[in-house]
Parts: sequence; C-alpha cells; structure tokens
Amino acid sequence: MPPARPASGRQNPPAEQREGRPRGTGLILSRPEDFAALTRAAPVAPHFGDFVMGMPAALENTVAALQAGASAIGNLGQYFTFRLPGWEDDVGPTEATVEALALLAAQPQEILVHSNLDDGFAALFADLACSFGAVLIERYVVEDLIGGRIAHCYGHTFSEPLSRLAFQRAMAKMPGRWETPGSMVYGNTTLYRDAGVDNYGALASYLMVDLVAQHLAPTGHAVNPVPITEASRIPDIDEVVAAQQVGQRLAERAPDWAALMDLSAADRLAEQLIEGGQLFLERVLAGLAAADIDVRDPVQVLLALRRIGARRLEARFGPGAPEAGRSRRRPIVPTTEIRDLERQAQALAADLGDHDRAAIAQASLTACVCATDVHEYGKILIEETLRQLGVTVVDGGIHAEPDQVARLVGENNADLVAVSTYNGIALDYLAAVQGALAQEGLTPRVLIGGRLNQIPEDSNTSLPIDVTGDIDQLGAFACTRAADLLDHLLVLANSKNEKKTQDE
Ligand code: B12
Repeated sequence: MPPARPASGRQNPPAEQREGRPRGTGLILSRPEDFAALTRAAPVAPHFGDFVMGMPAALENTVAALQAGASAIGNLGQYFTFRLPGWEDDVGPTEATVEALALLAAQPQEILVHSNLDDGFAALFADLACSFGAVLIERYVVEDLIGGRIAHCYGHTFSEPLSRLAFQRAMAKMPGRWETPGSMVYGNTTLYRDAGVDNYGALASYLMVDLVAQHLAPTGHAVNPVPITEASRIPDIDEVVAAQQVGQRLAERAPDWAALMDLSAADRLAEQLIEGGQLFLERVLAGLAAADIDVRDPVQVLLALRRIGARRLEARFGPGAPEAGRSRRRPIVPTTEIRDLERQAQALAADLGDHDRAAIAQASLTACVCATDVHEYGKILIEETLRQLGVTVVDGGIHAEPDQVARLVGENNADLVAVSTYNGIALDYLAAVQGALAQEGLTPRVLIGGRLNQIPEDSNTSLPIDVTGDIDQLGAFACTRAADLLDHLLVLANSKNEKKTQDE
C-alpha cells in the first residue's frame, strides 16, 4: 500500500534557516532521527514522497531519507511548481536537487527517484500528451544526464476513465520501456466533493480503472485509494483505513472486470500520447538549445523549465497545432481539469443578467488575482470568470508574496484583490497582505477563497482549523463559492458607476 504523503513546511529550508518560517499542512520531520523514527513505526518499505527533492534542503533531506533506509525518494514533480513562502531564490534549490539526484544515482543499491506528475506541470497542461512528454523530459534529465532511475506517479487530476487508462497503457507500451517500475497511481483527488459517502462511488470508479490496468499490463505502480474526506480536510486514521479496505475488496474483484474491456480506444489514445510526448520532448530540447541553454547540463535544463512554466512550455513546444488568434495550441488529448474550469467560468458569468453584466463592464474594474501556494485551479477559475465579464486581470502569480501583491495593486490601481489559498496559512497571509496594502495607503476590496484554515502556532498535529469566521476581522471577505465573486463585483461596479455619474 502506498503511504500517506509526508510533507513538511519547516523541514525544507536548510536546518539553520527554519526558525520563524510559516508552517504549511503536513508532518514536520525536524531532524534525521525523525526520518528514522517514522520508518521504524511500521514494518513497511519507507517512501519519502514529498518535500525532499526540489527544496532548498533537498540534499540534507535526501541524506536523512537514505539513512532511514528509503529506496524511493521524491518528489521531482514538486521541483517545478512548489515554492516555500518567502523563498525567492530558485538557483539554490535547483543545485541542491541536482546534487541530491546525483547522490541517489551514485548509491550502490538502486534507489528510485519518485516524481508525482500532478504536483509538477501535468496538473496545468491542457494537453495530456504534454504530461506524457513531462515523463520523457524528466527521464532524460534523471536517467540520461545523471545516470539515476526515475519512477513516475500520476492520477490526482486524471478524471476521465479512458484517458486515465490510456496514460497507464502508454507507460506500459513505451518503446525501450522502463526497466524500473512506476511508483504509484495516485487517487483521483479532484473527483471528490464535500465529505459525503457518495465519494465512495468516485473512489470505486477510478480505482477499478487502475486495478484493471495493472492486471492487464503491469507497470509496477501501487494503487492509492484516497479517503473520502479529501475535499474538505486532511483525513483521520479511520478514514485512511476505510479507504484501504474498500480498495482491498475492489482488488479482489478487478481481475473479473478485465474481460469486459475493449482496449482499442485506450490503445489509440496511448499511441497519440507516446507520439505527442516524444514530439514535445524533442521540441523542448531544441527550443532550449536554440536559447543557448546547455541541454547536457541538468541544472540549466531544470532551471530553464521551471522558469518557463507549464503554460508557456505548452504554448511554445506542445505537439498540438496552434489555435488561430490564441496563444495556445489545440490539445491532442485534452485534459479534463483545465477544460472544466473554463466551462465553469462560462457558466458562472452566464448566470448574471444582462443588466448586471453591463454594469460590471461599464465600471472598467481591475482585479489582482493570486494564490498563496501551488493550488492554482481556484485562481484559474476566478481569472476566467473575470475575463468573461470584461474585468481586467492582473496576474499576481502563485506563491504570491504580500508585498508584491500590494505593489501590483498600486501600479494597476486595482479595485479588487482575489486570493485563493489552500496551505493552512489563510489568516497569517491575509494579515500580511492587508499590512502591505495599508503601508502603500491602498484600500482595494480583498476576497479570499479556497481552504480557509490555519495550523495553530502551538500545534504539531498538522491539522488546520477553520478560520472562515475570522476573515472579516481583518477587513476582508471570505468566499466559500466562486459565485460569491459575482456579488462583490456588483457592489464594486455599482459604487464605481454611481461615483462616475456624480462626477459627471
Ligand atoms: C488539485 C489538488 C492539488 C494539486 C494542485 C494542482 C494545481 N497546480 O493547482 C496538487 C496535486 C499539486 C496538490 C498539492 C498539495 N495539496 Co492539494 N488538493 C487538491 C484538491 C484535490 C483540489 C483543490 C482544487 O484546486 N479544487 C478546484 C477549485 C476550483 O475548487 P475548490 O477548491 O472547491 O474552490 C471553490 C471555492 O473555494 C472557490 N474559491 C477558491 N478560491 C477562491 C478565491 C476567490 C477570490 C473566490 C471568490 C472563490 C474561490 O471557488 C471554487 C469553486 O466554487 C484538494 C482536495 C479537494 N478535492 O478539494 C486538495 C487539498 C486542497 N490539498 C491539500 C494538501 C495538503 C496538499 C499538499 C500539501 C499535499 C502534499 N503533501 O504535497 C500539496 C500542497 C503543497 C503546498 N505547497 O501547498 C489539502 C489542503 C489541506 C488544508 N489546508 O486543509 C486538500 C484539501 C486535500 C486534503 N484533504 O488534504 N493538491
């Protein structure tokens, strides 16, 4: 069984720089002894999946994980997208990651580098062929350049059964296919809603695909049943056990399902993924070389990819044909999440009556939209909705630092700041943003949505508590639904339009 995702906010800066830094959600392993103690807690092979690679302390974390006996260490996917709050340097974490990768490659026993694709760029690509290309790019860096072994994980955002199966079959079919097994197929976490038992339906729907896929063409990926409370909070132990029990029962039933499957559609898609992924790899490497980046140097390649980011990589080098008049390409195999966000935004905007839409358009509003961490879907949904309504969007980025948000608000005279947050720092972050805005004498309306919770300062349980009711004390507005945005836009638009009329 794959373990829970160990994570740590304070563990990841080098040890001497941890004091006083913000804590996110997740376990904190402060010393190498903690890695060893965790390993000894149960008679299972340890897998240090998250927040080891890709972080400023990648090397010291990797040493601790190796000393604790880990044979699969990650998470290279996080290198591309995760940042520690307040940590702006990207060269140090890149060098530390390459040193850690080299250390793993040099071990006398084979150690797997684990990479969760959804933690990296795969969650943001609109084309699944680019996600498969990410597998090939990471394999190029780890195996061809550094001489290590990489095992990939995927699944959080793979919500269509057919393309989920096709991705697994593409991995199984790759020419010169992995001599190494995959690490795990992660549960389809984006499928969960609220915390109801109906989520067991979601769990069974993706797990059966994964189990049957492994039965038909084993790639060595462990399957991962995610607890049904995923959408609301970090699960407790009973919920973890219950999901594993459901998974166990499904695993017993899975072999009988294989006879029901016609694999031709999945195999056609798998071929497209392989072909498109290879083209993406070739184009990315050629593009980097054309920009004078040494494609034999892993530090240069990794840093360039991270700085370019998912959307620009896909737009420049994706295998799909360019879309006329747009800065993106037509996906070969569309991913579900990005497409669904666009549809949700259209539906939200369409909910407003003509009169309200006209009022918002007339007000010429500007909104600065940002996220506090890697979770970007809330931000994308809000941005898309704003664009549909003719509001000018200023991109505050992800991992947005409060003083930069205030600077952007000032420079663009923004009427609104829309924050999306998920990493258990809602109140502290909001207080910092309000402080930075006040320092500049700025008073935009501040909205915050996502997971409005906070880890208590004096707790090491890693369980955040809900702070929705405290948001207004900081002069901001808590938003539990994207639709709340519309009410605030109308208030802003009506008062701006009224003022314009008075001034005339
Ligand atoms: C997708 C996802 C990821 C993806 C993100 C991909 C990406 N690049 O965006 C990946 C795999 C990378 C990821 C990573 C992690 N995740 Co995550 N993730 C999720 C997941 C499944 C969906 C969240 C999401 O984007 N939903 C889509 C948005 C559009 O919908 P929504 O969240 O319901 O938001 C609604 C409203 O809140 C509102 N809204 C949102 N923002 C805003 C803003 C404004 C202004 C307004 C008006 C409205 C609004 O609009 C939405 C529609 O109504 C949730 C669980 C779940 N099923 O919800 C966990 C979850 C958010 N993740 C969680 C965790 C712990 C992590 C990790 C720490 C795990 C790890 N160990 O690595 C890391 C994050 C590390 C970090 N640095 O913070 C926790 C958060 C815990 C908490 N704070 O209580 C959750 C709840 C899972 C859990 N049960 O533990 N995750």
